[in-house]
Amino acid sequence: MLLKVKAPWMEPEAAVTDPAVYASRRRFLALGAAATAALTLPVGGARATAVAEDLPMDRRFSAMISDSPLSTTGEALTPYRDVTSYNNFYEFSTSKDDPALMAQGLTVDPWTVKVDGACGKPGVLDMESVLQMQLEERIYRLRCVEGWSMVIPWIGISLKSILQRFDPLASAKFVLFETLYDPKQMPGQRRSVLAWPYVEGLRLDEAYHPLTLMAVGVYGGLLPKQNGAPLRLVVPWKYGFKSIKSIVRISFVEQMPKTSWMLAGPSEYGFYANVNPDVDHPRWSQAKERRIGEFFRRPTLMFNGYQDAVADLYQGMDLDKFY
Ligand SMILES: Nc1nc2c(c(=O)[nH]1)N[C@H]1C(S)=C(S)[C@@H](COP(=O)(O)O)O[C@H]1N2
Ligand SMILES: [Mo]
Repeated sequence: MLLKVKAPWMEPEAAVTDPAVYASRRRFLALGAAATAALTLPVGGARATAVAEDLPMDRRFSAMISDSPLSTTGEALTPYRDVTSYNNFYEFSTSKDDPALMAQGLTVDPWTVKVDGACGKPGVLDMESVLQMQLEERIYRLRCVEGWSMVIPWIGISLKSILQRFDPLASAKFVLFETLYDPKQMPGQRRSVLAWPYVEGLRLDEAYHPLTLMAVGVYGGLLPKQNGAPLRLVVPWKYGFKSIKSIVRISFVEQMPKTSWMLAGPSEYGFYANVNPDVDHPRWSQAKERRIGEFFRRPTLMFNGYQDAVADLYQGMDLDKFY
């Protein structure tokens, strides 16, 4: 079923209504939506969407979100607190706990995403139309190249369904993504830690893979700014740095783009960056990882455990080689 979801920060009254009054109005709307959904969903089709209990009502989606068979199940979710307070977001800081505070100054509404390059219908992706698509909850493992991991219930939409709106040409072989560049709002950009803006990319068939998600939320609510609001990529079989945050540009290109991390460390970060326990980073092993919240390290899985779904994409590539 198609659900209309409206982000609270897009509603003008959010700015003028007293926050407490606004929150209670949202709560009322949320109950209404849940009741309607309960009446119309097929038996067995509904699953309680993970919602962080400490998430304010005005940050929650007000409707049920469809469940996806692509979700990882049977693994404990990383607590909302950890997902939103242990972050990598170098536009703000290179420390893990700074982004949760520093990113709060970022304006995410209005937000414009420019789509250009080798496509028949270049233009602008407007956030409201994304939020009105049939969003799904996807529970994915996230594995950072630094050796830690989380299990995160994202909310989003397949990247493919977004890209297709812009009619990619046959000549488009890769997709490039860019994060906002605005040193006034993103103080980390005043230092040349990376080549700003943060740029990432995917081969088009990777971008079209059903696991590849454009996320607008986590834990039943809108994306917190430190997690890349209002729109961030999630590519669960690749190291976390491919999952670029706060995207303002998507470009269809013919050549493999040079990403910020490739420019920063050509011998350390490749374009593909598929999770692979057998290929070590030059400065540390990738064989194991620490799941945030756990004490003992656990073995890292090939393609972060998504091997059955994605191995076909890399047929003919020597996976023992660093890419
Ligand atoms: N624009 C931007 N995107 C980014 C990063 C960043 O510094 N800037 N860090 C990446 C890295 S290294 C990781 S591990 C993930 C972390 O996502 P999370 O903070 O939502 O867990 O975001 C990725 N996306
Ligand atoms: Mo990372």
